[in-house]
Amino acid sequence: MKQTQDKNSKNLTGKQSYRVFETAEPWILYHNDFSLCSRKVRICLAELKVNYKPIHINIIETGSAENLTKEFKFINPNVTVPVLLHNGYPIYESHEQIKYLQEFMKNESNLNDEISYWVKRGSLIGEPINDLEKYAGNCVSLLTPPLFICMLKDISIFKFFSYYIRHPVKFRAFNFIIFKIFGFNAYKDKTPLYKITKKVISHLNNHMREFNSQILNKEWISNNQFSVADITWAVLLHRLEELQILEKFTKSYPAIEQYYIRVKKRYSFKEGVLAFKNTSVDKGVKNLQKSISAVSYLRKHYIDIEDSIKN
Ligand SMILES: N[C@@H](CCC(=O)N[C@@H](CS)C(=O)NCC(=O)O)C(=O)O
Repeated sequence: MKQTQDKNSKNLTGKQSYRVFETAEPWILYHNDFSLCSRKVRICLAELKVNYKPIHINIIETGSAENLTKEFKFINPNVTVPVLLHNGYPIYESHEQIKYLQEFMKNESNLNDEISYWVKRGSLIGEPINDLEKYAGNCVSLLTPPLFICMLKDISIFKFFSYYIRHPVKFRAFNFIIFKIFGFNAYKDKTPLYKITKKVISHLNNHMREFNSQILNKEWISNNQFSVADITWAVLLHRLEELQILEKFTKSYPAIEQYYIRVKKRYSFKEGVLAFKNTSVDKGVKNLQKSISAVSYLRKHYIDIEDSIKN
């Protein structure tokens, strides 16, 4: 074992100079079915027709925190998925993995400023609460808690205490405990989450309006060629669909509706997203659908979302 890296995990990004283990597999992806970053990398691998061995790692949202085991901490001390291994060498951070794959497969020729702009605009950058006007990814991340709440519903509260103790990023673990304890009560009138969502929707609406103009009369975001910008937006739209919010936007933005129909037909989206069905995710999405009609203040919250999009 040649793992001599600085175990101060904070700066683990890009390809490392050590192997995590000897392997004959050229490409291994540690991923999670639900994780947006994993979905992006899986689409990229499918686009580039890279054969890889997927290893699924559960995170708390999908039922248990396999990412906090000793074995996985050895693969990634930062405990996040995805992690891509090339001949056993780890590459950390999804954008670095995509960049590495594109360079390796000599697929960077179509990169241009327009693609970079839309990749950045669709990404989650820094703390989600900041720069909502700049990044649609930050907005979508702040809209995800109702789905988290549904997915965490059947997990025993005791698992969360051990999750908190073992998680290196306490703030992250604490958020999940809050969602578990408060459930949809976090969305009652005038709660902080309720207020944040109003702000988020107004920013996301601007992103979606401009995205709609960008793809008007076009097949894909730039030069009518499917690119990493399309990967970024495809997973965002898919997450909005899981959150039961996409439809509220597509009513106002028909180019997005048409674009998303094309995305769903794209082989890489089928292989990288739709093929990775997960019972916890499906259950969570169904549960959310039911809860929106059954829980009055959640229903009101969704009606408010729809109203702010229309205005
Ligand atoms: N910046 C990282 C973010 C990775 C990340 O936050 N992954 C989430 C899933 S989307 C995760 O592993 N969460 C597990 C946890 O924090 O316990 C990347 O782009 O790869």
